[in-house]
Amino acid sequence: MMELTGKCFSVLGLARTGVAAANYLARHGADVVASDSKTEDHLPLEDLDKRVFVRAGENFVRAGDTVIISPGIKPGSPTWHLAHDRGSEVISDIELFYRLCPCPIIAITGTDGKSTTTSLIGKLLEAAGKKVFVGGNIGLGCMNGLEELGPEDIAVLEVSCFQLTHCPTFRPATAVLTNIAEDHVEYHGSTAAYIAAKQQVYANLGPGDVIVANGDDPEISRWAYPTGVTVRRFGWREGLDCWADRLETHLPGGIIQPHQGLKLKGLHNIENVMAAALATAEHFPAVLGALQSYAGLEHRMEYVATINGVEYYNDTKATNPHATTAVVNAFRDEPFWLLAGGHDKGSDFTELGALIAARTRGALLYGQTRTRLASSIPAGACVETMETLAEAVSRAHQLAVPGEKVILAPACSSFDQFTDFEQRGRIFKELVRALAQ
Ligand code: UMA
Repeated sequence: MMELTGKCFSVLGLARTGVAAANYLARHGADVVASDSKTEDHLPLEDLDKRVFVRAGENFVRAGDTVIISPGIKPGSPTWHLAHDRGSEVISDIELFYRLCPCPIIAITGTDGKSTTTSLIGKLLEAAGKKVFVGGNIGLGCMNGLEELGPEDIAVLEVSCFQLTHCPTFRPATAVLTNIAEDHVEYHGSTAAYIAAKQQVYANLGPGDVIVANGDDPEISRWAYPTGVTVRRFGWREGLDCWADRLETHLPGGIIQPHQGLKLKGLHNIENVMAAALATAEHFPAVLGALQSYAGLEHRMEYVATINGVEYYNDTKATNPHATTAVVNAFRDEPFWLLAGGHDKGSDFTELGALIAARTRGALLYGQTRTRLASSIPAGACVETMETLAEAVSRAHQLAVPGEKVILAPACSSFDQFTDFEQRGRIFKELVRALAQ
């Protein structure tokens, strides 16, 4: 394990990642300077350990330091160059966590389903009597959980492509690959760079380690894994280690699970269930009850309220067209209005546009992408554009009739009008609840 006393670190970014990392390092005797381009009054300085030396209003790296870089700092940006030019090495908090962690790590990555799968794996392991830390891209800086862990425990980390970009030696005991679709091209510069970042989750695996992979995903199916790694595949075909058809899921150990027995709704969630089941296969049958009772996370297919006979759902976590496609497919047999739009990260909406025309009652589009999204939907479909989410909610309230649903699944990031997807979800829920008054 890495020794920290007297070691020098420069932490870049003082949001969730940077604060948790800087505090941990300072508590363990390291010499830490942490900086952020934001000015002092916009930083959570009260949450920082007093031993951390802070530079606000500019990014700073001490020459020769190990740099802990926040995932929000884009490759090729001036701050990224500063880190690579001045640091002795540049690593993410996930890499730092790995170097210090006393217990096995299960790492979950992919384009969609990461958070549900991560959270479900955590619940399953708890049901099997394990002490578990669940963190990472799911919203909790991983360094917050490290001190609590001992050799018998398990760390379950959602890891993003942003974090994996700086994970040179990261070796989880189990790597879970949910699926791959186009996303974050704006950040990485190309789909190839995005895929290369995702592949880093298994690059250092070896004998004794496990990969749980989506056996139907065309991109993942092309990947070659390190020699000696155990690969378990899930999907919609008999013969895979865990497989499902429209009626039931065939879990490890020959147990058959009717889908109706699961609280998680939607076919894409069956894939998350299969991934979680394979990642925890050693703990069957102890985990089965938890698999059935798990009801999902806030912001993913979250039921909000029924107003005048219309059900409202919040899936603000659908931040790309692929995730929204999964939501549209999950509700495909039911009449619903889709609320979508937001920050333009250059995604291609062509396939989603055709699906919206075929499967929804109509689309109410808001935010920066509204015009581009609208033009991807074939003529004849009911499409309206407006500036804000609030206007879209109010228009949905006018249009939807009893028995229909209204679903927020934006297919875009939130940054044009909100601080993040979570704030967008919370505001959506407030707007919906206000309709009842
Ligand atoms: N900053 C600088 N200089 C720069 C650029 C940014 O100082 O040049 C500063 C910003 O002012 C800010 C900080 O760096 O204070 C940026 O921090 P961050 O964006 O990395 O935010 P965190 O709160 O640390 O959140 C990160 C993840 N954010 C991103 O990947 C953008 C969170 O994932 C994650 O939950 C959290 O760490 C804990 O691990 C969010 C996300 O959107 C939810 N992830 C993407 C996704 O899921 O699609 C990958």
